[in-house]
Amino acid sequence: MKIAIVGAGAMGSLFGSLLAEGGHAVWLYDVWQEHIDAVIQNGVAIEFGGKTRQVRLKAAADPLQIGESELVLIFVKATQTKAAAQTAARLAGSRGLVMTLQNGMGNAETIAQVVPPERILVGTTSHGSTMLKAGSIRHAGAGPTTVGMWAEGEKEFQQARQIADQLTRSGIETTAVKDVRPVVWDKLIVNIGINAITALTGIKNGQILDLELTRELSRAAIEEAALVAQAQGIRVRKDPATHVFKIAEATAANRSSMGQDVDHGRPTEIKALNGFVMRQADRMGIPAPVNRTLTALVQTVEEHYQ
Ligand code: KPL
Repeated sequence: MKIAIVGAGAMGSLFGSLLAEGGHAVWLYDVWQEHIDAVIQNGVAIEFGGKTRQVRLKAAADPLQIGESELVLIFVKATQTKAAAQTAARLAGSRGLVMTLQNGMGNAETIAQVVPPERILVGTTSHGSTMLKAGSIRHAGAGPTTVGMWAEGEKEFQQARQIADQLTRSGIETTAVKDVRPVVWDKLIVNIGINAITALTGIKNGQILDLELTRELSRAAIEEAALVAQAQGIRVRKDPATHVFKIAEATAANRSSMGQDVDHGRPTEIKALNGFVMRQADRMGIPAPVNRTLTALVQTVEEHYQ
């Protein structure tokens, strides 16, 4: 299958490399010229389990070089989804599928402004990846990936299954679901409990669990988000905080993506995470003071980057 990756940061480069190793014709697209040049010259260096391997694949800083693709994966930050969706729509042409595994809420809706919902795949992934330098990433952890079509229906579900099978055959263990919305909420709730707190305090994911007060803060943010989800008719797992704490433990040594953004003075995804919960809560008259406070603090940090 010809696959284009829009946004070849840590996660985009990881998925692109795994799919290339699975035998697909993969192109990475990014505006980061130094990274693209490094990939063209040497491929992507993936550090995993103490070993480094080199994966050869094509790369371009100009999407016109890539041409029409059967599957386009968007892996930019939620703040860049609008522009990435337009590029993806052009690459997908009139038949290709566009898939998002990005963090945050609102990505599928943004993509649906330029791609019909029956050609959009939405999902979540537990793989972790860190950018080491141009051309080089660390595969920080493997885990399940879940996808579903944005348009519901039996035909769409079968299509999602086909794509899930292709990903699984490339070593990305993937399950297809009929209704992907609760899956996206479930991941959002994980990010709500971990990302802003780690970004603001400089700690790693696992350190959220060290202090009862920090756990309380995380749980309060999670419970507000769960109430908002339920008010929108989304079925939330019984004890979301326990689930989030398990993920914090499983990714204990990781710095969350928002933590890495703040460390490097980059725009964060706060508006698509805690900010999204805050706005939805306001709209429905549900109090969400913890998510409001976390949003205000992260936005304040961002506003005053040196
Ligand atoms: O998705 C993540 C992120 O950092 O954005 C978690 C699951 C918190 C792992 O770091």
